[in-house]
Amino acid sequence: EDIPGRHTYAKYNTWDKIVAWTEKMVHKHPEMVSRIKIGTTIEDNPLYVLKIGTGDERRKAIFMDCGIHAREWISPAFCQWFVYQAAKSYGKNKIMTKLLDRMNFYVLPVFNVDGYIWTWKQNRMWRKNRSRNLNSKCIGTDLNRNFNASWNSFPDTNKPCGETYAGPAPESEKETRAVTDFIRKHRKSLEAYITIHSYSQMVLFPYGYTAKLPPDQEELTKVAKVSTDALSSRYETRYIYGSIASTIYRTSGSSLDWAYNLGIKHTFAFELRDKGRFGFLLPESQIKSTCKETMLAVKYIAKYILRH
Ligand code: ING
Ligand code: ZN
Repeated sequence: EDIPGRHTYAKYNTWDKIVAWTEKMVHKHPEMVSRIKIGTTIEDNPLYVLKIGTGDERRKAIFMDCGIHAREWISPAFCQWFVYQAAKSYGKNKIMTKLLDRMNFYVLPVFNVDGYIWTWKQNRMWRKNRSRNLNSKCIGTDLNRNFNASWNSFPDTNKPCGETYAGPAPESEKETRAVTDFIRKHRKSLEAYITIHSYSQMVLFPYGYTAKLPPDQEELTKVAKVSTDALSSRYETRYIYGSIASTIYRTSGSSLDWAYNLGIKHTFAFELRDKGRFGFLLPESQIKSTCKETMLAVKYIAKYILRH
């Protein structure tokens, strides 16, 4: 571990290392892991989903994405950890074996690849993707405002220079389109949608675009509660949970609201560590503990899906 130039779970990895890692995972677990190219970015980088599971595509499935926002580096780190732990626990850990025997996980380790590369090379605090905007010198669309869920209904999302620019139209961005096409295609099997952000230590469910609570709010509240309890059981990290609008802020065009409205009932956004001390610059010394505790929460959601 910790050899310069090599992939390791205890450090943040460059996009190139993550790509090499996806190949390694498939190579190591060919019967369990496969790599699906769901699209490309405007800078022509591939968008890869890793499918983990032993069965065909008709099984119950969970879709999880990381790195929709470029600077939230702990998020892709978690997706990598999740795939690694899931694959290596098969046949060893009873619960994980059962999960992988009965359902599939689709994991998109980096959603906003171009933005992620930009945070390594030019601007560590970049959030949006890297697409050009018409009649503006400012670059980028916030992919988590670009979904077709009450799209662009708040004033802070219509300026190309803003951090939360919604783009010229819903699903205008190649990354959004690749993900929505993939999810629509797998709609029947998908029982949960999980999207990983940082920071704030929260588990959120719909809606963001309205203060109204979703029809499934009772169940979502219960699952969020038990999953944050599971998370806290490891290092006593405190999480709060609730609807997006009531817990963090009101916002439109998010992937979470879109997935819920498509009919995926169990939809959760995680805001990982911390609560602001380091913020997006979470030290590498906290990667493993953050991943371990978050794993407990995601695993609980998966177990819940299997039972219901
Ligand atoms: N926070 C999220 C954001 O996009 C969020 C909060 C999550 C909103 C899910 C809507 C849906 O603003 C960060 N830190 O990106
Ligand atoms: Zn985010």
